[in-house]
Amino acid sequence: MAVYYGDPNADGVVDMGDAILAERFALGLSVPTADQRKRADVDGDGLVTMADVQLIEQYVLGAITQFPVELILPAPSFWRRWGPLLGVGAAAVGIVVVTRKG
Ligand SMILES: [Ca+2]
Ligand SMILES: [Ca+2]
Repeated sequence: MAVYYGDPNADGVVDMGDAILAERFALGLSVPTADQRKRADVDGDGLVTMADVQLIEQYVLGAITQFPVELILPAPSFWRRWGPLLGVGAAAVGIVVVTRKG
């Protein structure tokens, strides 16, 4: 089954309900299932934190159209080398690099 990042309540759309649910996970008010954690962990660091909540909010607001966890494939080294040639914005590469450091 495919994973839909940013959709921890698994209703097929990413909206503020998902941000609120992710925030409950981040704050420890709810315990996510393994599937929910994977859906809510949109920066791909293995944890659901406020950083993930903010990314879901940005996605809902249209500020971003992809989550860092989606941009990480292929590996960052691939994007550092080939990203500029492929027309991928430096911003996208920066997100990946920052995510991997953080
Ligand atoms: Ca949803
Ligand atoms: Ca995370």
